[in-house]
Amino acid sequence: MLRHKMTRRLILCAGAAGGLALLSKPSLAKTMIDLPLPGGPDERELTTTFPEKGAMILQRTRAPLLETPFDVYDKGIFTPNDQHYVRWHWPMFPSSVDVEDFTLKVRGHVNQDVSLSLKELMNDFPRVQLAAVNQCSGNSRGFFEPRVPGAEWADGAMGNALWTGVRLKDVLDRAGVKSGALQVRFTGLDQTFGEAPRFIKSLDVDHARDGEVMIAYAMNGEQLPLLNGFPLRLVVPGWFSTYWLKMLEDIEVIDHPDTNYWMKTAYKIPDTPGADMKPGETGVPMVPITKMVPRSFLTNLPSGAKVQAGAPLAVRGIAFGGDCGVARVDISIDGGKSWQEAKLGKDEGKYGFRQWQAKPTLPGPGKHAVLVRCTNDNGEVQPDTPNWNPGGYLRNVIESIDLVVT
Ligand SMILES: Nc1nc2c(c(=O)[nH]1)N[C@H]1C(S)=C(S)[C@@H](COP(=O)(O)O)O[C@H]1N2
Ligand SMILES: [Mo]
Repeated sequence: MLRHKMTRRLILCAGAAGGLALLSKPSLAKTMIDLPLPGGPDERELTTTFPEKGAMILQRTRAPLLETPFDVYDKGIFTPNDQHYVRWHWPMFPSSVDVEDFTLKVRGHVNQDVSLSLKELMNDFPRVQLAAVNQCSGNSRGFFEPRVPGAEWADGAMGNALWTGVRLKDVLDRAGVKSGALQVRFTGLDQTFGEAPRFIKSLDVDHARDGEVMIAYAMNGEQLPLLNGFPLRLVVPGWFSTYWLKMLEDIEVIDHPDTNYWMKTAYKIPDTPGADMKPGETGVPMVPITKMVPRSFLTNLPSGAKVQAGAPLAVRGIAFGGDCGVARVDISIDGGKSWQEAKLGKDEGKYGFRQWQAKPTLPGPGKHAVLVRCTNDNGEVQPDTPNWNPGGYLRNVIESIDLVVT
């Protein structure tokens, strides 16, 4: 159940520059986990020391990059808040937010500036709810070959939640967007040092007013964990998480294109099918990353698992359509020559995870691969071969799990 009254945060030691280093408490014994990245296993620490977070794969302490352990996705289609991944660009974000003082500002190319307390935001606007996958643009970057710099995520920089909040459109209407408005620009409570550009993102005004983009104050019926953007975050269904601005504090309507670093320079992908190019290729036109594409994963067996010959094998997993629903999931046990349709679980909304299951009988003893492929409602299908680009963005391929039949 959603608690209407938000609690004031007082998490460990607050403070400016150094404070966030202390968000992570020292642990006594370290548990390690191997990520199956190309070039051999890559060892990471499994940490339980971050506030409001359970066991997470530690990619970086400061600013935090915490990956969801993959077995979590087998437990259900809603990722528990305490194991939803975490990604911050800069370490300077508050370690507590006073919910009585906090206000969300709407300003710029509007009829009147608006400042909303959390109470006003929660009580004065219609409440909306939506299941949606929050996926980092660089999810699965660690699988790129040749490897590229950036957070070396395996597949755990994604999570599905039931988001509760208000429509961005309704909040913009309160301020009254003036004609000539082009974009809406979002800034959070996180700060930077000196010249380092604050993390700021924008959406085109029509997208911002589509009635789906949401200012969320709850996730799976609970207030947002601080590390996932307490007290407010943007939810941009179907688009990569780089636009899902956390600790949202300032909304500025602008009448010109946003040329800040995070819009103009960062988060660019090749303007090619599947955002694919060859390593070293030059002259490839680049465009901002936007919508997600279909993906699917087998979750109940790890690669290398031993299974019995001659018996139907229960396999299951999750899929998502990207910026639309899952039309179908198919599996193949003959390297992609033939495909069998998997059974889909309950539809909790087109932007969320969908469970799938199948019962193939694997041929005789030896190593066999199970391939899983998602087709979305727009007819987009996952590719046979993985894409590559220097930013390590939008990784996609038909996933393949090796099983050993005995
Ligand atoms: N304020 C703020 N919002 C942000 C970011 C950030 O650094 N600061 N990072 C973005 C990126 S790149 C990602 S992948 C998601 C991660 O969301 P999560 O930590 O809730 O999983 O937050 C997005 N929103
Ligand atoms: Mo990201």
